[in-house]
Amino acid sequence: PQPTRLADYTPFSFEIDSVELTFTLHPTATRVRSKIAFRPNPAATDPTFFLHGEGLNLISAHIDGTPVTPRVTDTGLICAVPDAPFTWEAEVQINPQANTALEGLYMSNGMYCTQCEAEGFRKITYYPDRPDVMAPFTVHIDSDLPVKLSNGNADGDTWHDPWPKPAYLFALVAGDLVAHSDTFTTASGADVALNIWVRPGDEDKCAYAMDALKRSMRWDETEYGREYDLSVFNIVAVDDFNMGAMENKGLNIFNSKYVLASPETATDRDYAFIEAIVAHEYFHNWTGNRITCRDWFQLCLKEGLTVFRDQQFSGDMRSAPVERIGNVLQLRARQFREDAGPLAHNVRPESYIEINNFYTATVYEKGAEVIGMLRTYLGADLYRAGCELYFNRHDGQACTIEDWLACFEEVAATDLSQFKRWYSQAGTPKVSASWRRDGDTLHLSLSQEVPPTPGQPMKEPAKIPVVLGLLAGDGTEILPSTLMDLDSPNLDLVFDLKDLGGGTAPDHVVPSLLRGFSAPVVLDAALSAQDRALLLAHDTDPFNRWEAARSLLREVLVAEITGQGTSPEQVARRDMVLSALQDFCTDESLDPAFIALVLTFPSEDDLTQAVVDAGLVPDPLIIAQVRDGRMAAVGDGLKDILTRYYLDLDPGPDYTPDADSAGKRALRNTALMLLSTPQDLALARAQFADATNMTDQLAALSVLIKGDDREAAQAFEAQWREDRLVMDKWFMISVASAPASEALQVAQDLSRHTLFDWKNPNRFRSLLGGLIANPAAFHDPSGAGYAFVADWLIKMDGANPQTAARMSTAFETWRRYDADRQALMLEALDRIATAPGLSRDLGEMVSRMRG
Ligand code: B3K
Ligand code: ZN
Repeated sequence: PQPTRLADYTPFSFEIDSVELTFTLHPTATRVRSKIAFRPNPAATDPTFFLHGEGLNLISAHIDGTPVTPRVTDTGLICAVPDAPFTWEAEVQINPQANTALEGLYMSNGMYCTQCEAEGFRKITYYPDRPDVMAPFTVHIDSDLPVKLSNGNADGDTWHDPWPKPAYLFALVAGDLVAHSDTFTTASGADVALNIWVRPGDEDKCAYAMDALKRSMRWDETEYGREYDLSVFNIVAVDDFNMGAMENKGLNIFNSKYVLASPETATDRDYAFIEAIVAHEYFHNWTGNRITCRDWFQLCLKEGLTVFRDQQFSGDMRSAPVERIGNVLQLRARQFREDAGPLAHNVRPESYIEINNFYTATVYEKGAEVIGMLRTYLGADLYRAGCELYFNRHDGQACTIEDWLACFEEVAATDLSQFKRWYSQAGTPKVSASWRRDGDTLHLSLSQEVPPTPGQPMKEPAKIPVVLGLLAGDGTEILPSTLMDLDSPNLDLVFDLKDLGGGTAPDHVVPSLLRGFSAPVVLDAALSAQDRALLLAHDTDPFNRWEAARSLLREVLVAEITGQGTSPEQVARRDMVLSALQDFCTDESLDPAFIALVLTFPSEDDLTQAVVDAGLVPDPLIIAQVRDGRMAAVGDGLKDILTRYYLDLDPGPDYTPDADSAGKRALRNTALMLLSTPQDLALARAQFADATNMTDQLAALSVLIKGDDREAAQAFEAQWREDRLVMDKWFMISVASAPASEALQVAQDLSRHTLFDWKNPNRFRSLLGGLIANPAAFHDPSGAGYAFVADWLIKMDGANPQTAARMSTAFETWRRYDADRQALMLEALDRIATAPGLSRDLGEMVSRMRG
């Protein structure tokens, strides 16, 4: 297949004044009639009338009422048309029941629903399926089903959306659904009906999503001045869905996992995700819908910005530092990993074969970091003014990154051309920091290097905001957070310590660099362990306190993993880290959620990368063993304080999902994990038996599965068999938490379980994702883990290419491993590459990973 390139963009030959669609729903023979008013686009250069269409059975086509016979191909149709406004009418037949790819119109448990982004509308009818063609839609739905929904405002079974939109924001739902309803009054006094539509029986699990929606609507008014713009806002929960949720205009469609919650069935993490995703999709109403993307290369224009907005929202609703640390953990785990391997790409890619493969951590999460850096450089007020200009200037348009940046250049009277490199250079920049004392002067040098990535051997210096502070040896802050602009390969800074110390230069000074993780870079700073302990104890920046603990733990673990654990120096280092953690834990003023993060060990994947960064070859089994062993040792060393947390922090039987209670449960369950060993499961058994909420039950179950307690897993299964979302957790944890030596067998057994409905993306991701999340099992030296995943990817690819392609990133790290594992991973990739009928989606992923 030929790649699509950013450089080849041309506007569509026609503009659309209106679209009218009539659906006659039938499981295997749905009829779609379209009536579209086209008008030549004066800005177009090529007059060809090409409409996208895939897998459609064309029944009839008319232009201005006269039958026409277009030339139909696999990807669309071409027709001779007048060089003047005209009306196109077509009727097609499609088969929603046979649609296992879950793109276009499909069925899920008897309900009709759609997913059009990025290019699914072409599976519904012939249309210029590209985001820069925007039009108002009117939709009629003919079906016996009781609930029929589409975009916009309703008049009986007809929906009218007055806001011009691209086809990817079209949605239709029909089914036997019930609503959890509420209302919202906008800042300017307009009433909006709010509905969350679910299957009967689930209506009591919608309250939290509704609450999150109302808070999102208010927040967007106060923080961005954005109001909702229709008289109804509908959310629908669907069990079969390829991703988290979709921001269709006025009709958001959600994976039921990100809507439904009750204390018994959802964890605190689930609640936090529901809040963030409801907000994210709602915020798209302005950043994505009212202003959309000119082409799919501009995806980060809506996604990076909307992720940034949902992160700001969660930070305001919960603890901002805890949210920031969580976001950085995700960024490092997913985006840094992507950026360091064969799939590295720009925040704004320049070519793709299948656009669905570019809904990545780089476009989303790094895209959000880029917005955050822009705000750091400009400050809150100019950032807000630039957004205001963007909304006013571009409302109703399909835009580019250039349009976005121009607004900030204008309000701030600044030149962002170097900043723009964040969009066009892949790879995680490495920032090195060193310093030296010269009497009362501190010389601090920063330097940067952007590593080569596939297709980009040479890079220009990035513009990197480095927020830094200075602490004296007694822990007092002598320089508060200050923004430094690292915009060249090197930056030398000079500080007068006497001045900063109020007349006396402190004996010892410790820099606190990259506060709040002010840029998505890898920081290499020559901080001694003592200095990091000082930051952990005293830094005013919570992010860097956490970062200090994390890097101390990582260092201890890497030493042990690489066989240096028994040297006297390392033994002393471990004692020192333990006592630093001990001291930290005695600070009564700290937020439990924050302590939980400090006490959480780096993941096996994080440690694998750390071993690679140290120039060594990782052994997944050793990494898992060392990590478990060290967790038990830290648990033992901190036994008193952990036991006290465990006993004191029980938030009681009345579950509430707020951040404070969730933080207490998080710390309590972190304590449980550190205090438990396979030899001592008593605490976990008691918690499992007594738990009244899913957070505590699942945390206990994870410990028990790790301790190879099969009875607990069976009891859980018996209790929750009827609940799909809870069973997804069970499939996942049964494999992810299983001892490495058992996990593969467990996965194989579970793939034959009667409840392993593999075509359901959530269930598939639970089982496969569970194995991938257990690196010691996935990377079993026999290659059986790779083969298992490859077999399932090939099978899934036949039904649902998007879901298969996403999961295939399990192999993106093959270059990290030893020659034997590399060969086995490549063998698995080659087997996928040569599978008969391989999709464009999975084919592109495999060929990029293969390099
Ligand atoms: N915009 C959708 C993602 C669509 C993915 C298509 N493969 C959800 C979101 O980012 O809000
Ligand atoms: Zn989004």
